[in-house]
This record gives sequence, structure tokens and C-alpha cells, in this order.
Amino acid sequence: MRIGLIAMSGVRVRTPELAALGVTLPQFVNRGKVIASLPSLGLLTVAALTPSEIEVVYREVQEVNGEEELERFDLVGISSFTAQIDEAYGLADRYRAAGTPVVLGGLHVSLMPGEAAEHADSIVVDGAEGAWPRLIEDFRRGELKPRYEGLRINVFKPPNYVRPRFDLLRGRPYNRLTVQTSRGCPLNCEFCAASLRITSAFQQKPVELVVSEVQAALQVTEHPFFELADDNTFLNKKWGKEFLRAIAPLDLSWFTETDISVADDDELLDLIAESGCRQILIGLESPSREGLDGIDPHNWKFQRSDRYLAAIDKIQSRGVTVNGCFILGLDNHTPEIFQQVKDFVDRSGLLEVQVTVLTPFPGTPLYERLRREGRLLGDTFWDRCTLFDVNFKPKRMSVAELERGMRWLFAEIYNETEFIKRKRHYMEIVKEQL
Ligand code: B12
Repeated sequence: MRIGLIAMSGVRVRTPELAALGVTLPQFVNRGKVIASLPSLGLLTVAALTPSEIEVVYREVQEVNGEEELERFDLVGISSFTAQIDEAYGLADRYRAAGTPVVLGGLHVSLMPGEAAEHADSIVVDGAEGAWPRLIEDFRRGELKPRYEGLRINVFKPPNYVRPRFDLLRGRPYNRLTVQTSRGCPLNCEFCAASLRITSAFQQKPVELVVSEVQAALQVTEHPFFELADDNTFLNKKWGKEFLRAIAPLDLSWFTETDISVADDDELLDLIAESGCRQILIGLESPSREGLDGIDPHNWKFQRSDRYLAAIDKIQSRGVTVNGCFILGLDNHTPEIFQQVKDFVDRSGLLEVQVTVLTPFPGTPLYERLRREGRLLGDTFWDRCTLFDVNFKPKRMSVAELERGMRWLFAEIYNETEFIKRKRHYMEIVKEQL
């Protein structure tokens, strides 16, 4: 038996003006190219859950136009993020029309199972752990069911945990690989559409499993840059220190996403720097305190916003850059927000900045609220869930103002001159500490 696991890949922007900006702004384009080369950790996990006597083929598809030749498989599994779901459905429909059964799984399918079921012989909701082995058994018996419930908890515990099949990547030109150390995040921000949506509680992998994954990944690619596919890596500081001490001898370069509280712990920060961390991405979300009011149920970010600048300085002084993320179009944002973000970036010394637009991904509390308030621009706009395309009516500005402001801010931030200025500033902070 031969199973084809197909990942939809690449990055996406729909609005033509933004796509065009991407072509002309060097920093933006370079970043897009770098991150677009990541493999699908979800499908490498599905591959690992497949009994070893079955041949598994891992493929990535950048863009589906409906005309490409279909490789022959006995069963096809396709992963899903929202932005490319129409392309995934299109591919699934073609395989099914050609007589090949299709299983759909992943974030979007977990959040929109009814819709996905129309394009699949079977769907897997939530983590493949706990579902895929049963599905394969049923398929072998000719009794594939239309829906399997995967695990929302205990995914990193025996007998559910498997090490992703990094070996399937051998011989391919990846310079970046992902490893996941945790799923979920108790901050539970209203807009979050990441792994927290397929977990019932925050789940953390034991350190020794993470290390063994890193070692397996190192077998297939020389000196890859590691990106941790976590929602919030250093939520548990004790686990964090143990993890950092364990990876320090491995001579890695890596990046992760976490929250601002890392700056409260000097020992943690030292270990982060010593273990080869190059950058941490932090969802600052808004430069102004008001903008943060209500975005997470405990107002956690709101309460910490006055410590943002000091925290960024402290982290960057260790030689670890902060990628500060801002969301445009939060309910308290007026057209002044664009200049405010620009001013904050100038003041903060942030080396990297990620500006995206508030996005009501399906299945999020934000989507439900905006739908109730009649503020969604259509019920389905999945191909526009790119984090760059506006899909809702902002509360305190028009759609056009939000789009225009975002374009202005992109041009202000993502240009060579500004980047060099930020780099100089960063080098000064680092030098001051030497
Ligand atoms: C790596 C990554 C990428 C890689 C993906 C590489 C690839 N080919 O898959 C790249 C850089 C290409 C990418 C691109 C984009 N990304 Co991205 N990305 C991530 C990131 C950092 C990690 C995802 C990950 O590896 N998770 C770990 C794995 C183990 O989890 P998983 O995929 O959910 O898989 C489990 C289950 O879902 C299930 N499963 C998954 N697939 C399948 C398939 C089958 C058949 C079965 C049975 C089960 C199953 O089983 C798995 C194991 O339990 C997350 C953010 C984060 N920190 O999580 C954002 C994230 C997934 N990305 C996001 C977005 C918005 C994008 C882009 C739209 C950005 C853009 N403007 O272009 C594009 C969309 C590309 C697309 N193909 O649609 C959003 C998606 C939200 C959503 N609900 O769709 C996230 C959550 C970030 C965010 N801030 O919101 N991304």
C-alpha cells in the first residue's frame, strides 16, 4: 500500500496592492521566502503514526491550478490551513474523481468539519494522534468511516506520542525545520487560530522527546535553523530551563514564539541566549494600552503593556532579537494606530517587526463575535485568511482606512533604510552590555 501525504505550502496574500508591495519591499519578500520553505510537521507526524510496513510518500504543493498530473496513491491525506483550503478541496475533489480515497485533516478541517466532509472520504478532527492508526486499520479492512476524532489531550504521552518522520525530508533542500515542544496557550487570545484550537489544555512535551526530535532532524539536514512550532514555548519557566540546558550542547540556531514574561526571568534569558536562540517572536499586538483591552479573557497583555519597552531592551541586550508582532484593526484602534505602531517601533529598538491585520479565522471566538455583530465581510472568505487581507468591518475606522494605513505602515517599516537603522540601534544595545 502507498499513502501520499500532501502539504499545501507557500505563503499567501490576496490584496493585489499588498502583493505588489511584497514584490518591491526587499525585507518583506526575503522573509516570505525564508519561512515558505518549512515542511509540514503535521504530516510528518501523520507519517510516523502510519504502520511501518506501509509506504508513505511526503509531498508539498505550492499552488494548485487543477491541471497538474495526479501521482498515484492508494490513499491520500491532505493537511489544511485556512488560507489554502479551497486549493486543498480542489485537489481532494480531483483525487476522488480519479477513484483515490482522500482523508482531510489539520487546523481548518478541525474547525470546519462539516464543510471539509463534503470533499473527503474521511476527515480527522484535532490531532492525528489517536485517530490515524484506527483509520488505517479500518481502511485496510475496507471500512473507512467518514469521521475520526483525534486527540485533544495527552498527545505527547505514550502510547499516543510519535516522533515526526524527519527522515522523509532527506535529500531535500530545507535550511529550516520545525520542532514542536508544546500545544496550546492558556492566554487564549480571542483571535488565535493556532494549535490552541485543537487542544483542551496546554500540553508540553517532555524535554528528552524534544531533544530526540532535534537529533533526528539533524540527521537529515546539516545545520538547519530550527523554528519551534509552539504557541507559547516558555509558559512554564522550569520546563524552559531544563529544555534550554538540554539543547545548549547541540550548537543549534533557533527561533520561537513566546510571551513577554520571559523578560521577568534573568536566568531563563541567559539560558535562551546561551543555547543559540537567535530570535523570539512576541505577540505585542498593540503599542497602546487601550488597544489591548479585552483581547484575552484575563487581560494579561493589557496589564503588561507598560513593560513592553523595558522587556524588549532586556531580551535584545542578550543578543537575542525580538520580532515584535502587531495586529492592526483591533476594536480600540483608530486611524492613529498606524503612526503609533511606527513610533513604537522607532522607540523600541525592535530589530524585526511583523505587522498583520486582525483576522477572523473560522472557529475562533473572534469569528463568532464579529458574525454576531454583523461585521464580517461575507461568511466565507477562507482564501483571504492570510493575516494581510481585511475580512471584517473595523470598529473605529473604515475598511479602506485600515487597508490604506496598513500599506503605508508596510512601506514605512519594511524598507532597507529603516532596517539598517534598526540594526544599528540593536548593535548598540548589544554592545552596551559587553
Ligand atoms: C510552520 C507554519 C507554516 C509553514 C507550513 C508548512 C507546511 N507546508 O505545512 C508555512 C511557512 C508554509 C506557513 C504558511 C502559512 N501560514 Co503558517 N504556521 C506555521 C506554524 C508556525 C506551525 C504549524 C505547525 O507545524 N504546527 C505543528 C503541527 C504538528 O500541528 P498541525 O499542523 O496542527 O498538525 C496536527 C493536526 O492538525 C493534525 N493534522 C494536520 N494535518 C493533517 C492531515 C491529515 C491527513 C490528518 C489525518 C491530520 C492532520 O495532526 C497533526 C498532529 O497532531 C503555525 C503557528 C504555530 N505556532 O503553530 C502557523 C500557522 C499554522 N500559519 C498560519 C497562517 C495564517 C499561514 C499563512 C496563511 C500565512 C500567509 N499569509 O501566507 C500561510 C498559509 C499556507 C497554506 N498552505 O495554507 C496560521 C493558520 C491559521 C489557520 N487556522 O489556518 C498559524 C496558526 C499562525 C497564526 N498566527 O495564526 N505556515
